[in-house]
Amino acid sequence: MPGKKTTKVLEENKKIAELSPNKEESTGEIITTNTGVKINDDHNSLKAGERGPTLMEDFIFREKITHFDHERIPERVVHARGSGAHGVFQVYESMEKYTKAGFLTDTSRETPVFVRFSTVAGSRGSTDLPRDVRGFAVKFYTEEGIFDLVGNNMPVFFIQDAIKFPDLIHAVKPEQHNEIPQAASAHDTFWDFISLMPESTHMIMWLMSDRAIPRSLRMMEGFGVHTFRLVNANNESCFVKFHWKPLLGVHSVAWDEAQKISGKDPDFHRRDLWEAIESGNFPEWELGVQIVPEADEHKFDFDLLDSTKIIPEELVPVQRIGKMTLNRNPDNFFAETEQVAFHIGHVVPGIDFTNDPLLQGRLFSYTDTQLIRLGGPNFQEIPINRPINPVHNNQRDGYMRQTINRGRTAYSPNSLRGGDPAQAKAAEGGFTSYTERIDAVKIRERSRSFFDHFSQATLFYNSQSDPEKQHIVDALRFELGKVDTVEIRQRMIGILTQVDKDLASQVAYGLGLEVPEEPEKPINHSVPADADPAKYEPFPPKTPVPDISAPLSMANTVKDSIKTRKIALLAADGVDAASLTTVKKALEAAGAIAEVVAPHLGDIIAADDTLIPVVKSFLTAASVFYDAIYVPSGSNSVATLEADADAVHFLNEAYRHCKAIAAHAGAVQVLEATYFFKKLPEDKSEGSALMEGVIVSDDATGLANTFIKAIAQHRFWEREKPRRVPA
Ligand code: HDE
Repeated sequence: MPGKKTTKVLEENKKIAELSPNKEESTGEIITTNTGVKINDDHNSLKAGERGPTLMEDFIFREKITHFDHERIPERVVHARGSGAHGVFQVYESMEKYTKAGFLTDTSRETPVFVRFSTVAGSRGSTDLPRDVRGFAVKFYTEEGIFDLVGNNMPVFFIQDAIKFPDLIHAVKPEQHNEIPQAASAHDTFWDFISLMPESTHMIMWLMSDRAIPRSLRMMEGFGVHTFRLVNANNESCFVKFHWKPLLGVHSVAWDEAQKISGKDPDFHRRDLWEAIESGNFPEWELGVQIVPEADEHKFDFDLLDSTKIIPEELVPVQRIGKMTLNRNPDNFFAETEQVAFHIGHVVPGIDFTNDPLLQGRLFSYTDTQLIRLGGPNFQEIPINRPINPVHNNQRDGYMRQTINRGRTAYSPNSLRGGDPAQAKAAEGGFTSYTERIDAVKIRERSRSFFDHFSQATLFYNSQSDPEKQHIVDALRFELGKVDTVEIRQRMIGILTQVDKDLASQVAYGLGLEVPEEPEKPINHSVPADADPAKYEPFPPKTPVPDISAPLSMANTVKDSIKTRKIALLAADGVDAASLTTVKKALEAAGAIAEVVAPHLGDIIAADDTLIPVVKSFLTAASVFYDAIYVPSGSNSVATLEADADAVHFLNEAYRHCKAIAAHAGAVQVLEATYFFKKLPEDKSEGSALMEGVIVSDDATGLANTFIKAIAQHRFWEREKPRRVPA
């Protein structure tokens, strides 16, 4: 049940929804045409006689069909599949030392935000769970205008220069001759490109890691990726990297699980976000910043302008400066989530750009893409894109203009309107670009400081826990295993040798390939053909880079809560009511969602004749929708479940996906029917890695406590080692 404060927010949200302009909701109204004429018959078109042809004259029919025919707009060329939510952001302490941006200095302000999460490669209707980068785009409606932080859930990118973006996207999208495969990077063209682009290697490590298959959009980190600038009231600037840290921790699913979810509920993430907000479990992130003083620009081994590099948190800590809470679902998917137009160039005074060539290219692309997608230059007037502060300028006309500009003048300078709208001095909030000194020759080249493509890929790999490393190996074997061209696979092995020899040889083994004794140096296409290669050797290291960086591993994330985790309680008629409800109540008290899953819908009759409502049947539920499973006692229920292949499969899958499993001692027979329990070592005692997260006890209260701790661990990946559980 949502608490008092949450209920208040939900009520206020309802009011906001009602008050906003452009909202329409028919409650007992009469249906009309778009010209406001009441419609008498919306079921029959106008005909010449009962069985005669439809008449052109039927303006009601024509209007309805014409509108329908034009309902689609082009989907985004990338990030087409997305889910959005409204919320608020508030800064903890004034950041005025670094920036003059009002939403980062005024601690009393609640700045409205709209967030859109997305996958990159798939079409609008594709699954939420491909292996992919997730977009994490935040629109801040600040009092000084809109600031868009258009980031991803990975802190680096595939390429260093925006001119390569169309190539990257053409390579990852379905192949051009047959439009296969949908929402997947596991195909020849993607890996062909990657194997020829050593600068992608660091990003590939992230993409092959579990970060690419999040458990929930609410459990992902977000990153601004580029280095930006903050600028304070004295026009002093520092560099900044933006981070979003989810308060629920960073968690993922297993790859086998992701593939099954894609079939059973392609809307898994969208549904999870929607339901969390509807139930008052508002997702929260802290905004983090890594601040680098202007004077330290050249202090690092990598270039701050290179988007294939992170600043390890050991070198520059992340300061958590504020919190974002998502507390309202959109009213209408198309009007809000589909029509929202983000742009990295939407900044407010106090935030500015750097010369990162990827960032610079993006500055062009985002308006350009909205022009085709939303059909003209007035897309900023669509309600979701409007700033909360007033807009005044001399821009006029264009398709679908909404504003009715009054008066005669639409130019500046003018005298007829007293010079309005007037310019603002910097002190009055007028945007001034940071006066960065640039003294250069025009050149189509990449800086030598961008040419170390492997050190941070190795840092990422070395920072992972053993199960995470294994998942990277498995992901590469899977992806490259789907590549038909052996030369591409082999070339990738060459790239992987640059990251870690053991990684390369494990992947090679899975692909039936050899790791060459003397791997060829990866081809680097960003070096001009007629250049002197010495000019492009990476610079020797300057500062000690850590061997590992703890925040890069999800094993080190927060694991102290089971809030919003979903737990299936498997039961049938004859279940012991106390054994079920004791655990259910304990889980719910800890903030989890506990659902009774049974062979049929409706109610089940407990052994004491009480009726227990069923949330899902084995037909509509699946193990992959839950974070943990509990089997209560009750001899008839246990007998039914133990003989039910779906129930046993439910448990086998949960074990295979390394989830916490608990059974009342009186239900151990159901576990005994599973594959894993039979095969577990004789020693089923605590401390055995394979038994971790499997709890059997006859004390429901004690069991609930242990179970809650186990669920908070998220997954017991160590179980995967023997690889002998089918599911
Ligand atoms: Fe984007 N990107 N991008 N991108 N991007 C788009 O803009 C582009 C890049 C990101 O939910 C497009 O409105 C170029 C990095 C997100 O609506 C387009 C380059 C990062 C979203 C575009 C990049 C992103 C987009 C397509 C290379 C992470 C979805 C639709 C320089 C920091 C926003 C649209 C939403 C969307 C171009 C690289 C994040 C075509 C040219 C790096 C989250 O304009």
